[in-house]
This record gives sequence, structure tokens and C-alpha cells, in this order.
Amino acid sequence: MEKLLAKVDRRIKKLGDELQQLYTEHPDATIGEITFQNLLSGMRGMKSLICNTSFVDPYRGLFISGLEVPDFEHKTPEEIFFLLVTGTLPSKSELEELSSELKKRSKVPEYVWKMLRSLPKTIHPMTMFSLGILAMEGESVFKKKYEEGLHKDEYWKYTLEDSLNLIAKLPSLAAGIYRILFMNGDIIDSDQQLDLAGNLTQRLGFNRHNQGFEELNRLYLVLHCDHEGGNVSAFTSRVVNSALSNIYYAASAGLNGLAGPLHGLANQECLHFITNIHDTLGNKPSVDEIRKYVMKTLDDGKVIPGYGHAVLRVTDPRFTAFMKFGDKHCPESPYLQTVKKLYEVVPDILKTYKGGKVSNPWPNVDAISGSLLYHYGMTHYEYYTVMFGISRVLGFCAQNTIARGLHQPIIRPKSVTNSWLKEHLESQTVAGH
Ligand code: AMX
Repeated sequence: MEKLLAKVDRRIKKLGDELQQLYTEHPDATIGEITFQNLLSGMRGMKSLICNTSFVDPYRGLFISGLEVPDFEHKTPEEIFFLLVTGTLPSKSELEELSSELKKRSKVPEYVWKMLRSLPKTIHPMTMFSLGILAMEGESVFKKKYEEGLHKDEYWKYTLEDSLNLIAKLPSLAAGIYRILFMNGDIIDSDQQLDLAGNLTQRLGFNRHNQGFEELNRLYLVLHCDHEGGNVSAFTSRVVNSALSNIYYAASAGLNGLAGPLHGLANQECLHFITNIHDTLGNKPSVDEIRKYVMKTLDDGKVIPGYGHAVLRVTDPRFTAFMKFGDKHCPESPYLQTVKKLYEVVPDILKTYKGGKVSNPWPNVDAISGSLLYHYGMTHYEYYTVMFGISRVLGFCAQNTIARGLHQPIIRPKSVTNSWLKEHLESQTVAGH
């Protein structure tokens, strides 16, 4: 772990020095103003958090330390975690060190399986995933060290230590949930030779050489890793960890946010949407039929899953990366074909829908990801957000490690009441006159 620790240490020092210098030079700087509209619109666009793991450009999508999606889509989840937390891709020896650490830490404790097996089969896999992580909270090294009296400067080291312990177990935990809920319940052992994505594929019980399924899983674990700090799941994990609740609490909490249909559950919703289209219109619906189906969905007061975004204003480059994969591996898939037909009609419809109120009519990552899993035989679409979640925990872990290294305080914005607002706005109007 020495190489990783040394690099994270250097990065934290550099980021901390930069912030300190900026603050010294601009102590009274204004970053932006808060409008009434911000308060009403879920704080959309309000700059209120520092996050250096990644950045989302509205017109170019996700950046991780200067790399865009096409630059890193062929990397492994291990390389991506290293990139998120250190700001650089690992050298061969750095990657070997990280991979071997993860392999050593991959065993999920027996009590977790016992607890998961005792749950009703009606439970959602995301609930099991979140519970499984929460159940391991007692393993937190950060918590133990904190109880012994940990110096603030060391917080990040044990946040990272917990992060590695957690990340290492995620493929096993997630695959075990799939086996318990949808298969015969047998847990498949890990293969020490395999990386995170290989292990996930093997433990799910799929043939690892099934025409690219392992490659798809690797891409899946890479593309969903992080999307800066303000999205529901990352922000939740940041808030929870800012109270020094350890990474198990923070990851479980973040995943509970990811489980919402307007966020990570949208991939499940998309597949549901596509299978409903196929059930109603057959496996090869025409573009016109799809257009009518979309219009009816909107008329029924529902959203079109997989379309729109709080930050992006173009087609999500992660959508494009999955599309490239689909075109290479399964161009004839009826699911992929329907995704393409939706792409042909939905943006034009959303551009004028509700008088042009939809800020972004273009597809996000969830519009396509599930259809590829479905093609490979993973037809239990309730499970897709768990796949998203394994990857997103990489971002939670990296963000919180750095936040603790920078000694960022507990997150606590101010809320106001209607009467406060009324008085404030009225006093401004009087002042304006
Ligand atoms: N279908 C129908 N209506 C949509 C829409 C869609 N795909 N996207 C936005 N709208 C509507 C909103 O519901 C809102 O209507 P309202 O004012 O009557 O409530 C209006 O357009 C303005 O919203 P917005 O500024 O465009 O979006 P937002 O920033 O408030 O919300 C998001 C963003 C993603 C929640 C929204 O686009 C949405 O619900 N999309 C569908 C669900 C989805 O794909 N979520 C996944 C996002 C990516 C992720 O987190 N994984």
C-alpha cells in the first residue's frame, strides 16, 4: 500500500496548498450568488462543494483529472480508482500493488451472508446491497482508530484503508446478492487470478468468455465510477462522511440515494420501459410506433427514463461509449435497436415538451446500459442499479478520502422558512425602492 499512500498523500498536500494559496489571495471572493430560483430547484447549479476526483462539463461530460470518457473507457476499475484518488493513472508496479491488496481483502464475512439469506425474497437488490455494506460497519478500521484517539492528519489514511477493504468485497457481495435472490443461492468462490470485473462475472455465475460479457462488466464498472460531488448519491455519501461516520455508513447512505428512479434506478426503469414497448408493440417496433408510445408516456405524466440530466446538456459520452460497445458486440440485439430508435425520436419530442421546459433532451448513461446486460442474459433488471453501485462506490471512497485529507468540515448548509423568505424578500424590495 506504500505506493498508493505516498501518492494520495502528495495529492492531498498539493490540493491543500493550492486551496490555501487561493484563499490567501482571494479571502473575500464571491463564487456565485444564490437566487430564489436556486432554492426552488434543488440547489441546481449552486457551487457549494469542492470535488477534485472528477468534473462534469455540461457540453463534454465526465472528466477525471483531465481525461475524458474516450480516454479512460478501456481502463480497468482498479486503474480508475487509482486515478480518482491520486489524480494519475497507475504505473505497472502501482497497479500490481493495488490489485494484490484488493485480492487479499476480498472475503465477505460469513455473518453478512447469513443476514442477507434471512431477508424476504421480495426485497430489492439495492436494499440488500446497502444492508450488506452497512452490516460490515463493525469492520471499520477508521472507527477503531478514532475511538483510540486518532489525529486529524491521519483521518484520510484510515478512510482509504476502509475504502480498500470495502471496494475489494463489492464484486463478491454484489454477485452473492444476485445468486441469493435470482439463482439457487450458492455463493461462487473468487478466483485469485481475476481482477474486480473478472471476479464479478465469475461470481455472478455467467460464462466469463460469453462474447464480451466480462468486457461489458469491466466497462460498466468504469463508466459509472464518479460524476463529481453534487449528485444525490455522492453528495449524500459526502454529507454522511463529513460527520466522520465511517465509509461503510457513507457508502450505504450514498447507495440509498442511488436507488431512486430519478438517479441510478433509471437504468432499471429504462429496461422496464423497453420491455414494455416490446410487450406492446413486438420486438421490432417502428420509429413511428415508438414516437406514439413516448408521447403517451408523457401524456400519462411520466418521465422518459434515461433522458435528461441535471448538469449535462448533450448526449452523455458514457451513453456513446456503451453504444460503441453495442455496435461492436451485439448490433442485432432488439434491445439495442429499440434504444437507437428511442434516440431517434425522444430528443426532438423533449425539446418542445412542456413548452421547452426540459433542460436537457439528450440521453444519459442509463438509456442504454441495461439493454446490453439484458442482451447477455442478465434479465433481472432490478439488479442493474447494483452494478451501477459497485462502480459508484469507487467515487464515494475517493471523494471522502480526499475530503478527510483536506480537513473539510462537517457539511451543514442553512435552510430558511417561508416567513424568513418573505421578510427577506420584502426588505430587499423596500431597500431597492
Ligand atoms: N421525461 C419527461 N420530463 C422530463 C424529463 C424526462 N426524461 N427530464 C426532465 N423532465 C421534466 C422535469 O420532470 C421537469 O418537469 P416539472 O417542472 O413539471 O417538474 C422539467 O422537465 C424540468 O426539469 P429539468 O430541469 O430538465 O431536469 P432536472 O435537472 O430537474 O432533473 C432528471 C434531471 C435527470 C432528474 C430528469 O431529467 C429526469 O427525471 N430524467 C429521467 C430519469 C433519469 O433518466 N434519471 C437518470 C439521470 C442520470 C443519473 O443520475 N443516473
